[in-house]
Amino acid sequence: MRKTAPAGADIGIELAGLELRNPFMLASGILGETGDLLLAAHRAGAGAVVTKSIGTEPRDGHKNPCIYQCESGMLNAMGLPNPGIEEFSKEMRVLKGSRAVVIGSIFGAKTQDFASLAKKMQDYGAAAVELNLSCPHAKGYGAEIGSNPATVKSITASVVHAVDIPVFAKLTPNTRDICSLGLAAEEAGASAVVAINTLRAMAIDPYIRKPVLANRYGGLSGPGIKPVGVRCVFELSEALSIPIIGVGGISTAVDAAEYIMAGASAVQIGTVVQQKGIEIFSKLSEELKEFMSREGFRSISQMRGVAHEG
Ligand code: RRO
Repeated sequence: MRKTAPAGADIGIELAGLELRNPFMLASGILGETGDLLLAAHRAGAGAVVTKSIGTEPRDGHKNPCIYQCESGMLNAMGLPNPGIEEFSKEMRVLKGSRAVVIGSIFGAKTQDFASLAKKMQDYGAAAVELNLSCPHAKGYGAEIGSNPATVKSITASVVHAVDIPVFAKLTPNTRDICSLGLAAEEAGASAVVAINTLRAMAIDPYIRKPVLANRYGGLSGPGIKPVGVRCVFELSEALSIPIIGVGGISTAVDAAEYIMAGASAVQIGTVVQQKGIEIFSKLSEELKEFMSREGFRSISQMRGVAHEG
């Protein structure tokens, strides 16, 4: 066990050719859809920012209530609200000229939608695209198509073919075998996988005797899902050669270290940003440096995957 503290751990990373000043990315859909808020997260210290998932046409999303705070985290059924890819160019323009590493999240129903959306994101200046193959509660999108390895493979391959920027596939944990989805993305040429999206879940109001969310089903995020995310990253790391971006329930630097030790090269944070604000980014970076120095790690790559050793 390495316990001698080297001076100043380096938390900068290289991910699929992108240089990030730290491994903490803003997860998709957090803070809404505006370029201003993504820019604010960058200025507050995020290593990269992921946009809300954007589709071909504007969409209002699901009816209210679409968010519910429960004991182990948060339930949401936003339902992919977004302004559509044409209108989204205005938000991306806000980020032009900043040094923010912007990852454009996209969703579609058909392979061709993903390819054309990815091209637009590339034109708008995105450093990478993230394919939403995992939203757990939208008919015809997300996990409904992303639970089938053959579909993951064909969508990923068409996007890889269409753009020159790295392609990240965001995978669903709502499956028996997440590794088969990760392998499909890797075989299709994805530069990385993102694991995990929210867990399909439900809450019932026992006094009203009905599901709390108007959509009935939603996605659970927050501390309660961290062990599921860590398990998925650990399994993927044994099966894949491409990098893994870990997400799910991270609220402290030690949580991030857990994901990195499971095999993640970077992490995304969401629910904690909603609860504690964007100041959390610089706090997590400082705390991760301190943790690594105390535990004798000089770099993220030195810490990555150590839980698989021995
Ligand atoms: O918009 C949403 O309801 C949503 C999306 Br796109 C997603 O990927 N995951 C999630 O929990 N909610």
